[in-house]
Amino acid sequence: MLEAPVILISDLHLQESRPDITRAFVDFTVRLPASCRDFFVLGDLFELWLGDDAESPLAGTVSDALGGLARRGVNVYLMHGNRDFLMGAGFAARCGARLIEEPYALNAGDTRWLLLHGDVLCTDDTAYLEFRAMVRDPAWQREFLSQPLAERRAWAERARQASKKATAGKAAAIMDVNQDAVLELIRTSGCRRILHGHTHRPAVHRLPEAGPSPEPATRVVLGDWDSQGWYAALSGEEFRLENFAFQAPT
Ligand code: LP5
Ligand code: MN
Repeated sequence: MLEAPVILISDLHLQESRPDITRAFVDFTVRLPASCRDFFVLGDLFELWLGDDAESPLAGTVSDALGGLARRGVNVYLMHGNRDFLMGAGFAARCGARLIEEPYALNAGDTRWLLLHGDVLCTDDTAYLEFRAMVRDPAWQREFLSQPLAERRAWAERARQASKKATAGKAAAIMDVNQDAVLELIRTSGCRRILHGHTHRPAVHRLPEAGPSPEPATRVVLGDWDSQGWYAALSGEEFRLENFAFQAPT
């Protein structure tokens, strides 16, 4: 793995049925270079999170791995995604991590980055944004979390089915970021570098439309972990978007 003070990942979608990804994640944390001071998970660490009270071996494995980093002196940051927005302060504390709100402004040397999960930039996906507004409402979340776990699980299953059906009928462009939303964010935040996940379209985009000065604005998109892993490494002005094959199980 690259030596860098800041490492970022997203969209691992960890789930009991994919122990290969969980292994790759644990392995990644163990191999994180000693030079890494800040480790960011920009959402969708889990395929589904039904509340901090939903105990599982997977939750234990993840909190152990992140807790191990925290004990090494790494600052661990967790951001919500559209699957694990119910991750709470209790679970973050178990991981020795800080839950952060998006957009999160990060100073890497003299360079300012704006970190997001990425879903809010998909402004053409109005049906999704309505769903998001509902489930991000604190009153809705209190009510949802007060239901028994079996009921929460059933609602999540219905929502997953509805989402699968909805996404199958949506044009691919609708589920990508809206360029005007990106340019507006650059303008209002003053950050000329944006980094996010969610779309599963890993890439480095230069944005000359945002103006040439002092450097072209840039949008870095992390990839999801499925058949390979992805991370970004930031070091001063420099950044790299990297992918790697999962280690074969030993
Ligand atoms: O997740 P993915 O990749 O399939 O698609 C996302 C957007 N969908 C979602 C929804 C999640 O998958 C659902 C699971 C979250 C569970 C969390 C805890 C439990 C909450 C329970 C809520 C009742 O994030 C999808 C985007 C796509 O990314 C690309 O960006 O398009 O958005 C949608 O599909 C939203 C739909 O267009 C509209 C809303 C469907 C959900 C309605 C749920 C109501 C319950 C069912 C009642 C019969
Ligand atoms: Mn997502």
